[in-house]
Amino acid sequence: MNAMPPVDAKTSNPAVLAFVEEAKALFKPDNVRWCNGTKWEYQEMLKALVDGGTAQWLNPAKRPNSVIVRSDPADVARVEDQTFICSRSKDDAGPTNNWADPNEMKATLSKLYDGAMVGRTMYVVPYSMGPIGSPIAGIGVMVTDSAYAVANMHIMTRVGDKVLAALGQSSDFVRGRHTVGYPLSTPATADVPWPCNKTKYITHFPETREIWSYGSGYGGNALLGKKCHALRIASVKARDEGWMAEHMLILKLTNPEGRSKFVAAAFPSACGKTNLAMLVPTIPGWKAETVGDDICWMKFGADGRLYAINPETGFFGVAPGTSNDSNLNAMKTLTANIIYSNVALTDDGDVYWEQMGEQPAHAIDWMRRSWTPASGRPSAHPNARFTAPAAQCPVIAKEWEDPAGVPIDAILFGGRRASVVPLVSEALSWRHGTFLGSIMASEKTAAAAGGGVGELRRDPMAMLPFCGYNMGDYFQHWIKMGEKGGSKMPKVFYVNWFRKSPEGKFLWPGYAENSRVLKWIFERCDGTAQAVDTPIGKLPADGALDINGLNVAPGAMGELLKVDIAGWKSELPSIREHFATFGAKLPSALSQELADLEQRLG
Ligand code: GTP
Ligand code: SPV
Ligand code: MN
Repeated sequence: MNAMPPVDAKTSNPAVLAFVEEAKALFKPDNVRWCNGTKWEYQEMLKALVDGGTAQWLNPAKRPNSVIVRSDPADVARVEDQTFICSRSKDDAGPTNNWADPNEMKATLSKLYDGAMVGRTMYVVPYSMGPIGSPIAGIGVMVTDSAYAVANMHIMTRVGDKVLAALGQSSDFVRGRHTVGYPLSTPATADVPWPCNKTKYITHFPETREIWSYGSGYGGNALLGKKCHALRIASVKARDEGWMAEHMLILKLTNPEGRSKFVAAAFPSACGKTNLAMLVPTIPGWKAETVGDDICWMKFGADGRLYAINPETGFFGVAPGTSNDSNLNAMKTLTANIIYSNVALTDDGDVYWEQMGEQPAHAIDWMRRSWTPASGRPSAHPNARFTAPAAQCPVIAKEWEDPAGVPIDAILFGGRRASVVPLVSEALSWRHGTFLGSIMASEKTAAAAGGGVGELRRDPMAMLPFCGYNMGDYFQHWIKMGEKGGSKMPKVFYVNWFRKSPEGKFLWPGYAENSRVLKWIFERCDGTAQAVDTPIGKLPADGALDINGLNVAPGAMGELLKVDIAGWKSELPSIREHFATFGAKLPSALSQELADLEQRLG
């Protein structure tokens, strides 16, 4: 297509222009606006959201330049049931993804997309995941009719002209189409505070690196740079090109001698990544700093080690549970320039959510209803979120935007497990670590719509909702990466902060105290801390875990570090069943690991 560059387009890239022209013809917006990524543009988006009733300014004396947004109660989280991987072959989507034929899905969506932006502006958002010019980074161009999505993309990614300049004439970018699916048809339909559609589709075309999203304006459904691009599409690209795109935080840990190591950790949604990424160690002399809190892209460096970048520039973090006690650095990050979604509004124009601190006597809840502590319901939605610039985090590591990335020393897996899985164990090898990741299970959280919170499900590498291809092939990719990296691969650990007593109380204090586990991990990487071999991996030897000054219930440490042979044996059938779902795609290395585990358990 030989489209004339629109007047305000800052590119002559024919692939970008053709993409935008096609989108324009399909969506039929009243206007097209190319986003330049400036702070003025960000302020304009906020103003548009406030003027349109989507957002409200918070009290500037309490939270300067910050807004509260309340979504439609039917649009509050990722919709996993409506998320599709549309590879040409169903087998490439695998047993853990919803699949649809790409042509059929595009036909379905083209009908829904036809005229979906009538009466609205189509924003064109060029964005980079990762520092512009980094060999690990990737570029996307997203069109959307949501000013909320644009404002969030400003915080979460690098947006604007500089991205188009970096892209040049290349056609190597992810094409993202997003609409809330609420056209303002003529005669003018009144807009609503949170336009969306009952029908929702979050679809991915991995072979052509496209994302087509319809009907939702919230979180990972609408901020296409995040889960859709940086995980589902990027995981496919990573497999094709020999790198890794993972649902992991990145943390810099410095010991009292001033030596640093970098740790990446994969925990499922709402299972503690943001908290661990910002923790304040309780053990004297240790320091933790944040590189990223959700997504990690890793490539081999010239020295054969894995180097990681945080592809994002912001935190889209879970608000409930965040407090000065649980995550002081997050609270300090949240003082200004924040978008708060689905939290409560206090009478003095500040925000509130469960466990934030002192309860207000009265507030307006996330559904804009009057709320008091006696209401008997939470004031914030359990998946209420803050969107915060990473640069505002008081412990952001100086390396966080290093285009070369940071060398990863250890990879942690973990989930919510009330029993069986101990506080920490070290994998016997990369292959055993891959096995531990592949059998990870966790209790479901409110980060995904559709209920079932608390139900245990297998969530391999915390990627169940985010792997853009056959999970069996993904396991094989992990094995292959290990073969390539050999002894230079990070050590793998399995942690569990969520073990409970028979009375249902957490046995481990968690949060800042997780630094004790990190210390053991650091010293295992150095080869100084002691471990004992057990059938499930290496556990801290007696006294190797620093619990100096720690206040835990008597007997709790024994329970937390117990090797529950009977519990693991009773898990074997469900692991076998889980593995069976991958059929011939299950790497033989993993069936071998399962056989080895069975044998070690006796
Ligand atoms: P996503 O952004 O959805 O990917 O989530 P996340 O993994 O970043 O989760 P986050 O750190 O926001 O934690 C979510 C929930 O886990 C909150 O309710 C926390 O209170 C709780 N949590 C985090 N760390 C710990 C811990 O060490 N112990 C316990 N018991 N709860 C924790
Ligand atoms: C998650 O659910 O893992 C998130 C939030 O990080 S969202 O961006 O909505 O996916
Ligand atoms: Mn996440």
